[in-house]
Amino acid sequence: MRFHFAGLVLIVLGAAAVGCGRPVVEPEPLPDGDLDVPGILGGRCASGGFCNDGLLCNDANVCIDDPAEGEGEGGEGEGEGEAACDVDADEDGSCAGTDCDDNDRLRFPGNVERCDFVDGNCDGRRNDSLDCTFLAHDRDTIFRIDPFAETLTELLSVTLIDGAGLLDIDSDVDGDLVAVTSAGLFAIEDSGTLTPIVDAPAPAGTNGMAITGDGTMFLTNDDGADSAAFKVVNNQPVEVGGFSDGFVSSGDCVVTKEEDLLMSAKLPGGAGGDDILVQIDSENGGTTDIGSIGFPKVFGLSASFGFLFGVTEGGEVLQIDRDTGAGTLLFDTAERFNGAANGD
Ligand SMILES: [Ca+2]
Ligand SMILES: [Ca+2]
Ligand SMILES: [Ca+2]
Ligand SMILES: [Ca+2]
Repeated sequence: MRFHFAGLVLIVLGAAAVGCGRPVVEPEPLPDGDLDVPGILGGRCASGGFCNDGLLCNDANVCIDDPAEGEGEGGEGEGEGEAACDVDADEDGSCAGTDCDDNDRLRFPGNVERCDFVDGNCDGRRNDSLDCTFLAHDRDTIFRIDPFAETLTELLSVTLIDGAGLLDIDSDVDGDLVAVTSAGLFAIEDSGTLTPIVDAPAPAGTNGMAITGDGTMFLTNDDGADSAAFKVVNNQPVEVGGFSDGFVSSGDCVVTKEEDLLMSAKLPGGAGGDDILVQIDSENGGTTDIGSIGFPKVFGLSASFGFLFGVTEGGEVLQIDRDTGAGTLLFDTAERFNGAANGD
């Protein structure tokens, strides 16, 4: 009796699964008397292998109700003929009615929550308890900015040397903070004191710094026609090449996760105009115009959580389209930002 019952369940679930676009395997022929039907609730599964819709394979290689599937529709096997999933418009495996947004495949119950602008796992909280902050600073204070929650909190007050304000900061490969001031390059200690790390002063007009994934530090400056990108080699800034098209560094450069070196730039005499996002050839300093950011004095850039953010001297926090350069205002603060660091 039970054998037939189980077979019926497979048929019902198989029909229901079509709406969800999930693969359905044919049941294997069973040895006589074997009630262990692969794929059904309580049935066997290879580790991580196939279970019917609404079920998942547990550590004991048994198909159990998937908590992400709500009530485990169809799992009871009562053969009610109710489809487990009539509609899954975004084909993310979560049915309409269970899915909190059936038009967005990046949002479904059981999803991994990420730092972004959405509630990815449908629990009602945008980024749960994740730390989704990056660092930005004015001349002597470092802040945490959460661009998604639109919050700013003070992190650290820095003791300046000879009154030379922070021009930019970034994290090195060990996660330690590094700062550039007109007096040189420094490690920022937990106490807020600055410890020199480079034997030479930064190039004249330096206002941008970025550190690649392998620890290479780049500097960018505004020194008129002599503006250039520099690489720190053996504790010395070495020019890799002057910017093309007359660009100068407006306030920051940044290395993206793809290892692209980007810069907020302006043209000489373009004071007061909007900054332009450019890509720098890290081999020769040549620049490629990506597009206007639409905001002036973007003194900090941060490639964080898969997004590009900017902060301005006017206290604005921006999201910047890496492909077009276009900036969008996220929120305003009362700070005067000088720079920013990557956040993840
Ligand atoms: Ca869905
Ligand atoms: Ca969805
Ligand atoms: Ca959430
Ligand atoms: Ca999220």
